[in-house]
Amino acid sequence: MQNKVKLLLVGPSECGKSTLSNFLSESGDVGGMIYRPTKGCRIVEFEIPNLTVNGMTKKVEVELWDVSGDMKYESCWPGIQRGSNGVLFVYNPGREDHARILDHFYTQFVEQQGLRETQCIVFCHYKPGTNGKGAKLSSSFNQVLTVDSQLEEDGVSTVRRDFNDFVGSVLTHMSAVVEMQENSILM
Ligand SMILES: Nc1nc2c(ncn2[C@@H]2O[C@H](COP(=O)(O)OP(=O)(O)OP(=O)(O)O)[C@@H](O)[C@H]2O)c(=O)[nH]1
Ligand SMILES: [Mg+2]
Repeated sequence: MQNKVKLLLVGPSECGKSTLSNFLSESGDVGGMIYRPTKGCRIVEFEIPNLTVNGMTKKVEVELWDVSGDMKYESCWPGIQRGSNGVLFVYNPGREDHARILDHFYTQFVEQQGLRETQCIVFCHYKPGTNGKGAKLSSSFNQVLTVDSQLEEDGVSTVRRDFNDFVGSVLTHMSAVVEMQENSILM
């Protein structure tokens, strides 16, 4: 089984993607930062030291591509998404307009690349002060796992666990694809 994944982190501007990637890679504080929009894309690399996948525990190398939510970088997306194994969507549940924006990302990053729903996850990210469940996601996301993410208080451990579980299911999918390809060569 492979031990390296390339994942994309996409969603509207200012919804918290860079904050989440800093948290997951343990590179920087989460709270109280001034907003610095990501320019184009930022690649964050880190390891999950002990991930158990299909009964086997191993070290996994993660390449997390933290993509700007600004559509002015759309022309860079084809290059960014090449060879990706999964997509993490992030949105702010307090923003009605975010459902429509996520649909655009879904079309570009999932449908056009031929990824499966199991290679996707949605983080409904509650920044401090976020109220309500404003955005109801479209039916494109019906089969996609959606989890709440809260980096303050007691949500922290859940976010890391959900992320690690997601990486595990992406790796499982990848090894199933490799197995299918090997079988078809043998036939
Ligand atoms: N305290 C706290 N601040 C957060 C959290 N999530 C986001 N923020 C703040 O919200 C602002 C925007 O967050 P970013 O992570 O930069 O947003 P982004 O999605 O990367 O935005 P773009 O790069 O422009 O697409 C920053 O000032 C963050 O510090 C959180 O969980 N806790
Ligand atoms: Mg950012």
